[in-house]
Amino acid sequence: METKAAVAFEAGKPLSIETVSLDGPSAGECLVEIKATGICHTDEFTLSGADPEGLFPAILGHEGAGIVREVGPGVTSLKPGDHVIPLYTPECRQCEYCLSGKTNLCQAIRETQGQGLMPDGTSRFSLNGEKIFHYMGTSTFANFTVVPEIALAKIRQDAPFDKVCYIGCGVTTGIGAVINTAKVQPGDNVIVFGLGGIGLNVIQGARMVGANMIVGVDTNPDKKVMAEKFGMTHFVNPKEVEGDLVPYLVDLTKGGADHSFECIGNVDVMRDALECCHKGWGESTIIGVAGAGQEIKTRPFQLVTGRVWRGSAFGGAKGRTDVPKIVDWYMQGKINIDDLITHTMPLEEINTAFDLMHAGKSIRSVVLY
Ligand code: NAD
Ligand code: DAO
Ligand code: ZN
Repeated sequence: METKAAVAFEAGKPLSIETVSLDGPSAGECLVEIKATGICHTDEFTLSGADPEGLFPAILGHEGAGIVREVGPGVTSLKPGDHVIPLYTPECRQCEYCLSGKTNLCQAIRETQGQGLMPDGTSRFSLNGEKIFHYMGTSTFANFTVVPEIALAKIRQDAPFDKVCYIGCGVTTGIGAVINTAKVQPGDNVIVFGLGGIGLNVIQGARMVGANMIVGVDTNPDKKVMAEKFGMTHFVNPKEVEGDLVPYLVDLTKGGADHSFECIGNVDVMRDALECCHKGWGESTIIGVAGAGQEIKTRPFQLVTGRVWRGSAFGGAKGRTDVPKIVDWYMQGKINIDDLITHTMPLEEINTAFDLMHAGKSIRSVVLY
């Protein structure tokens, strides 16, 4: 079949709207009609060329929601008509990782997904006979895409695609990092670095679990109002702090954060996020993805004296199990997604979403098909 898609032909160039060819689903795969997709900083990261795994030409997008239109041989858990959210972190429920009970990083299709291919080592997308790579196993910047069954979370039929698509990445990553990875406790003091699409969901998660102080740190003062709406109790603009930021934050939290979260992808901020944690027990969770070749550093004594450094991918969530529950939380009014979706547009205007992101003017832009 043919489908409309935004194609990334090369790093640093705008996406190009094309009609591409899409082969039907092979064994264990589903054809999904994407109804809506968010545009995340990670798409920008790959498009910019900073992603060490970035491949071109590719169809980016990993924050979608849609409807299963066709299933390949052997698919048992989904049928045409089911509503789904594609998962860039699949959940096969059979691999060593899935069965460990210690991680959400299913490895069943990791190798081919990282190569921009379906599990059989080929691509379903092409243009004029030339292969186009898949992206993160999802490629939601196409109106129709093919996704492995183990990378699709079945969701309730009454959930609005234009909102719950955001659960495919940002919402789950932020809230999940608080609940699943850091396990923030009621009364904890939390510091969140970066109040974008991820950081605001960390704030929302911290409020849900009953954190005490929720300090937001961002160089863009325009982020303050929205962050307060989501539960931030104190705002710090590093540009306005006299002297070093770390002692300022340690003073503000009377000894340091019980938990901090880095939601930017800046290795210098990652260091501050660790070092503003409470001596003896403070834990810092890295969510931001740093550019190719970058490294983090701190004095080892920071760890010797009890601070803990960890990371979180997709909020530690097991997608097929946890994503439908998060959709329920949204439908029950337990989490706010609507206010975070600041812009919507047709696929033809998807490059505007990247412009808004660069200008710091959007939280989430969503393409409606
Ligand atoms: P975003 O661009 O919406 O937000 C980043 C925020 O950081 C902005 O508000 C910006 O003003 C602020 N900022 C930039 N530099 C700063 C600095 N030096 N100090 C303080 N604030 C600063 O991005 P996002 O969509 O929220 O994504 C954040 C990061 O999370 C990205 O690196 C993205 O790739 C990553 N991410 C990780 C996962 C995961 O599973 N680990 C999932 C999705 C996204
Ligand atoms: O299993 O080795 C692996 C890779 C898992 C990929 C997890 C990606 C999370 C960070 C990227 C941000 C995605 C939006
Ligand atoms: Zn697995």
